[in-house]
Amino acid sequence: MFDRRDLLKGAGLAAITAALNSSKALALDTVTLPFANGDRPLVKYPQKRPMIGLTARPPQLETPFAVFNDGPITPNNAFFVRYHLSDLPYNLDPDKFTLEIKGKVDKPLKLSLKDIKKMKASEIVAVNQCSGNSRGLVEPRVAGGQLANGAMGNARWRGVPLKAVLEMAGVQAGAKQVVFGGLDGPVSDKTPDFAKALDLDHATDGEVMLAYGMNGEDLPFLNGFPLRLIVPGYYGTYWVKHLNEITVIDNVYDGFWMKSAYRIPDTPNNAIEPGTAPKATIPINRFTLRSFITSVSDGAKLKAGGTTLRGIAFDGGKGIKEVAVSTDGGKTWTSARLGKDIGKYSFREWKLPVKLAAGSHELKVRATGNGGETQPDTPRWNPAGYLRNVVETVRVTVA
Ligand SMILES: Nc1nc2c(c(=O)[nH]1)N[C@H]1C(S)=C(S)[C@@H](COP(=O)(O)O)O[C@H]1N2
Ligand SMILES: [Mo]
Repeated sequence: MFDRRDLLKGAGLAAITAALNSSKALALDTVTLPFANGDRPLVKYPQKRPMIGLTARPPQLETPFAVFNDGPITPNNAFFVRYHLSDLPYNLDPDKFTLEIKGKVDKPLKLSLKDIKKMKASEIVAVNQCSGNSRGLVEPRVAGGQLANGAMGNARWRGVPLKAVLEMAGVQAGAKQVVFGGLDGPVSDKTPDFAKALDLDHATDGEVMLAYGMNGEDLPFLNGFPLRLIVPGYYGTYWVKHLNEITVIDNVYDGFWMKSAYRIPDTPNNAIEPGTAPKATIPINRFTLRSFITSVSDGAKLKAGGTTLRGIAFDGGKGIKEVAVSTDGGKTWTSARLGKDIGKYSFREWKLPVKLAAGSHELKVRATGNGGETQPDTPRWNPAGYLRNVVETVRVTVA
């Protein structure tokens, strides 16, 4: 297997793809996630540090949660990986790569990576979170990838606004949506290819971005090299990787991954009675508001006295107004100090010095967004386990 030392320019991509192609991730150890059947191998993939392995074909990797205590930016080599289809573009040549813009446009385009890098660059710090993040914690349990809280990450993305590229192509009157496709595909013809769509006004809001850079480097292969869509505040399903096809259409896209998958109940809170089926659904969209304690994990044993609790909060783009912490199971709450604001789509760090007496404590954290909304005390439920944002609890004993 190869790690960063092997990737210094030139031969890098060939080495990575050779290693990925052989698809023999090295199982280093196992970890146990906090739900039934939560044993997972810790695996090493090219350009990644040891990660929690969910599936091997396609590679799906969860970030070990302790990483989120290291700072508000998730390192590229610890960033989670999610794929639906196993035919990954292992042999892509970045010098031959093109992005096609077609459909209801005046001037269909084929842009090389060089063309895109010549355009005026923009940057945004934004969280990418899988719709299925935390699904393993949902009760009653639901089908789908059983993830703990590590299918999220925050990065500084560099690229060009999608708006600029669509303006170059000239969107025609009557256009309604923009469809995005990547170079990966199904192994079997029966599986629908992965494609996602955004409404035209969203696609041209100036924030949605085509990114080639992540935290000052090229995108890691498994995070969409050489180009991916960034949809700030929206669930990762829209963040199409290995993006090579943009199609402007004058109707509402009805491909499988929009029409049948990634949908939430069209009800208040997008929740329904556990175990029932929704009457009507809509496509999943913005993140719910969440917060986490990152400095101590559930079941930790702490020494009596003072300690500083630390963590992160984020939402779908209004930004974080307040984070409150309870050390007594939610009876009393104290405001934490917020870290530097590095953008409304970013993780926001928080910290709070506390004194903990000997005994057991239930630590809880609850964020309030700039829109005044806050996290619920009881979890919502929907059949795919999406949108979890219940106030999380970390139990510790102090001696
Ligand atoms: N081409 C392609 N893009 C994709 C996917 C995919 O299967 N293929 N999965 C999506 C989903 S569901 C998520 S959560 C994000 C994950 O991004 P990451 O793997 O870089 O963390 O990629 C999205 N983009
Ligand atoms: Mo996802």
